[in-house]
Amino acid sequence: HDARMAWWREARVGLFIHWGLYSIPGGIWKGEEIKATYAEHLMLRARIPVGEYGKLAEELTAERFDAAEWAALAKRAGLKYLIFTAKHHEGFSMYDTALSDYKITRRTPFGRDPLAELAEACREEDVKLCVYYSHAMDWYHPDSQGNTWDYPGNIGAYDEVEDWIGDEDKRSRYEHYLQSFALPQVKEILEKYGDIGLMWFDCGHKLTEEQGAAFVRQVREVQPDCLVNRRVWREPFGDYGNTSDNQPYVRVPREDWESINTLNDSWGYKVMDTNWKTADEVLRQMADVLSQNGNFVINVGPMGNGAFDPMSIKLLEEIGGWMEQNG
Ligand code: FUL
Repeated sequence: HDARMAWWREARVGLFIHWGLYSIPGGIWKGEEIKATYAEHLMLRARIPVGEYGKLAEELTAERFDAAEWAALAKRAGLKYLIFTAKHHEGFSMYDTALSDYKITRRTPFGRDPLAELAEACREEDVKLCVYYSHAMDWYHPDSQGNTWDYPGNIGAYDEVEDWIGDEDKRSRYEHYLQSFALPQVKEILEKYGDIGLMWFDCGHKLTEEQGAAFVRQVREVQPDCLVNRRVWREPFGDYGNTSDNQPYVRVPREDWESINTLNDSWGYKVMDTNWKTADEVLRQMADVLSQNGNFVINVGPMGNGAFDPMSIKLLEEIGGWMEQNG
């Protein structure tokens, strides 16, 4: 465990990047702002059918996407690892998967594989490539969790309490999603893109312990040095602990832990979210976390066109400037 943790303990700070189909509408659906803090939850909050939501892919031209620029910006900001959303809850694969056609390389005019390009760019900049993968929830897959408007028999999202384990239909279909899709995608990512620093899983709390353990095993089997975060299941799973979202002043009582923070309120790009922190605020939060042995991760949500919004760039550069001066 200590050997595996070494790079991460040394890295201390990272960059989270939330980029997916949700980045195109940026929290606005049919002319109205969705009533949700997180723009990447658009599909769930507006209960958009998969057929309709999937059409967003046709708008993903991403003419300003430049992996080298993303990695260079992480570097300039002093951030040592970069976590990219290979598949968020919306279920759209932002990499060239062999397991589904619902993917960036097939459904979008952009047609390229950002994960492959990022792997290369991160190597160049000596930034550690890490992957966010929504294993528990997938609002596109008919047997997963969260989408109960297209698939009324599915397990609900987040904390909707229900006994899905006692429901044989839900249980077996969910198990099928995990075994035939989520676990193979994890395997594929780890086999295809070189060394991955960590697999950042999310919202695993509704899984059974055995299902959570299966993801840890799958990672270990392909890349024994790759870290797994706690959200793969519950405490005390994973190589390190996670805070809740945007909780910079809450400490996790574990030796290794990580605090994740957006620069505004949403993780995915959100047009109406102008609640930006100042660089000074972010740096204070960072200092607070680092001084208690936590790692600090800053999030940006690039726009649908692939560029970071100007405010995120400005903040990252201010943060990087301070880090350079103060070590
Ligand atoms: C949460 C997710 O539901 C959010 O969309 C975001 O990815 C955040 C980092 O984790 O739980």
